[in-house]
Amino acid sequence: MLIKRRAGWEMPESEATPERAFLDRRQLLATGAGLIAGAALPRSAAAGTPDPTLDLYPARRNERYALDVPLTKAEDAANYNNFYEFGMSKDIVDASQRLATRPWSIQVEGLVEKPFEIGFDDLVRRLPLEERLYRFRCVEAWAMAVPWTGIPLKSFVALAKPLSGAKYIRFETFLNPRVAPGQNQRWYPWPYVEGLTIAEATNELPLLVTGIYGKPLPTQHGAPIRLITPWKYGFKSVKSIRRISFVAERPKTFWQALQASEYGFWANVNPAVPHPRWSQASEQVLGSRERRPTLIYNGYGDQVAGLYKGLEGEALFM
Ligand SMILES: Nc1nc2c(c(=O)[nH]1)N[C@H]1C(S)=C(S)[C@@H](COP(=O)(O)O)O[C@H]1N2
Ligand SMILES: [Mo]
Repeated sequence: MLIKRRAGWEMPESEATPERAFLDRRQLLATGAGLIAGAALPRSAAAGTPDPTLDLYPARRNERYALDVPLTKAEDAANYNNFYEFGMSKDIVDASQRLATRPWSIQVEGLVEKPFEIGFDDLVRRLPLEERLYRFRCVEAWAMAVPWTGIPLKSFVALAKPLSGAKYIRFETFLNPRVAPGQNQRWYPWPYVEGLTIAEATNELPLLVTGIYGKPLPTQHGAPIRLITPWKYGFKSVKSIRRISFVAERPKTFWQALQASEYGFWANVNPAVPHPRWSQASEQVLGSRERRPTLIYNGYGDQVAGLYKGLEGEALFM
């Protein structure tokens, strides 16, 4: 058992990881062997070589996205992560370094004019990067605010040229149980999958994020490329994306497959709709002892509320 020293503000992990708490019994019953199976493998060969995209940072800041809350310290954000591929705790920084983020390519497929594969290093030079300050809210009721760098998803959708039959966009994380010990835990529906409607994906807010705090994304944040949807609970913000598919049917997401009664497709932030196991009325600020009220759509109602007109009958907030 790893004992990690906690900063004063940190929540005990027993309180901070309710996202998966319903699984604990199943986990106890299964063997922990999968978790250590890959532990002796060497770190990625790419570790230590300079990042080929360094010259793109820091990217121009888009001042349209300002914050009314303080920025989280880089160090706090970088050491308190959810990335279940690398373990069930918040302390996955070291484990995640084993993911080789080069070479990295993204498969673009499904209902598009012409499916293609694009290298990550080509993609970041094809579409302009910008920096935005965004709030971030995990369904577990902790929150932060960080400067992300990325490509507006809207520009990526334009590059992919979806056909009219495409109604949803599906994102898939890498699948490699040899480097990601969590993926040996067979009761999880790997690979991690998330999705948005095309209307959501072409809204101004979603970013395909490649950097944070003016630098390329560290592995624990989902290098080399992950989604950020700031008005939705954090589990929608899928990390280390390998495949993007344009599809006609609503994709079945990782968390829905695990526990549909607790985690839905829409997952928009709403203080008035509690999670079945805890309240969403307030949020713990990462790096501080402060709790503050949760905001509807995490404060982004002006930009996104219109997306949900006519969908009031759906479970928009879970
Ligand atoms: N592939 C993958 N993506 C993921 C997760 C994960 O376990 N695997 N966790 C999600 C959850 S629950 C949260 S809160 C955010 C955390 O992002 P951060 O570690 O960069 O703060 O990543 C999301 N994306
Ligand atoms: Mo989360």
